[in-house]
Amino acid sequence: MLTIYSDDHHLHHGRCELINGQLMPCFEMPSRADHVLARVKARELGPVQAPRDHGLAPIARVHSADYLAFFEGAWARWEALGQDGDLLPFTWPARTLRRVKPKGLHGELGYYSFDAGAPITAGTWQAAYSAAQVALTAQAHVQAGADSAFALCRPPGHHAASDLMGGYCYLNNAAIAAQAFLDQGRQRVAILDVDYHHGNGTQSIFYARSDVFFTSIHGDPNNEFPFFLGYADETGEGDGEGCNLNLPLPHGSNWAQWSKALETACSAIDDYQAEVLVVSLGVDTFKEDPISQFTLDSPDYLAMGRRIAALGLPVLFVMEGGYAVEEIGINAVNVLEGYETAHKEGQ
Ligand code: OKP
Ligand code: ZN
Repeated sequence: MLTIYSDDHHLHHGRCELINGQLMPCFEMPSRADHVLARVKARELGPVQAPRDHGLAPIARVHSADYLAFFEGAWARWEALGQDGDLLPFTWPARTLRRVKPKGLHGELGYYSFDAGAPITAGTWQAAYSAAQVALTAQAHVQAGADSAFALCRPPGHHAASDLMGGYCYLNNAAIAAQAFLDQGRQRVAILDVDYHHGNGTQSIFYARSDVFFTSIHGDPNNEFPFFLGYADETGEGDGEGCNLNLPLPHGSNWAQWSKALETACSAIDDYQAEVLVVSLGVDTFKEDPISQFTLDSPDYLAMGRRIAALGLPVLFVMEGGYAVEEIGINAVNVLEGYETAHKEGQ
C-alpha cells in the first residue's frame, strides 16, 4: 500500500491544552506522525511519497472561503498584535449570544471555532494545508485505480466543519478527499470513522446529502467529547435522511462490543452500495490511550483491517487520532496490514 506523507506536519506543534482543569502539553504532537511513518517503513508496507499540490480549490469544496481566509491569515494578525504564544479562542456564540462575526481577532476566532482545543501557531496553516494535500494525493491514487492508499495526515481533520476548527482539527482531510472522489465522477462515497471520538465535522458537512454515507463508532457523546453531536438519533436530514449512522458505545467498551458495532456499520455501507470507502483512521480506541476510554488491544486492529477489506471496496485510509504515542504506529499499521492480508486472500 502506498503511503503519502509530508514533513510539514512538524510545523504545527501546539503548546498546551486544558484537560481536567489543568494546562497540559498538547496530546496531539508531532511525534505521533513520526511513529506512524517509522512503523510504515519498518513493516515495509509499501512506498512512501510526498504529496502533490492540488491547490486550494479542492479544499474550498468543503470549507467556506471566509473560513479559509481567516485561518490562513490568523497568525499574521496575532503576530501584529505583538504576540508569539499560541492563538487560542475562549468565547463562543452559545445560546443567548448573537452569531454575529466580530471584527477583531479574538471574536472572529470564537466565531470560527467550537472549542479551545485547536491552537493556531506560526506553522499551523501550512501543516494543515499540507495534510489536506496528503489526503488529496492519496485520493488521486485510489481514483486512478489503486485498491487502497494511506494518507498519513497530521493534524487530524474529522472534527473540523465547513467553517469551524476544534478538537485538534482545522481542515477536514477525509471530507476533502470524499468530495474529491465525487468531483471526479464517483456517485456514492462511504466514510467509516473508527476514531474514538465522533467525527462531528464530517457528519455536519454531509448531513443533508445523499452522495456521502457517514458512519461512526465512538464514545457516547453523553460522556465524551465532542458532547454536542454524535447521538444515535442523528440519521441525516433532507436528501441525506438515512445517510448518517452513529454507533455510540459506553466508556470501557472492548473489542467484542466494538466489533459488533463495526458489523452494523459495514452492513450499512453494503446496503448503501458505496463505490469507494474513506476510513477516518483514529487509533485512540486503544486501551492505553491517555485521553480515551475504550479497551482495544493491538491485535484487534489487524481484525479491524480484515473486516474493512471484506467490504470489497477501494479504500482510502486517512489518519486521525491516537495519543498513545509509542503504540500509535503499531496500531495504525496493523489496520493497514490486516486490510492488505485479507485483501490479497480475497482476490
Ligand atoms: C481529536 B481526535 C480539551 C480536551 C478535549 C479533545 C479531543 C480531540 C480528539 N482541550 N479533547 O478525534 O482524536
Ligand atoms: Zn479521536
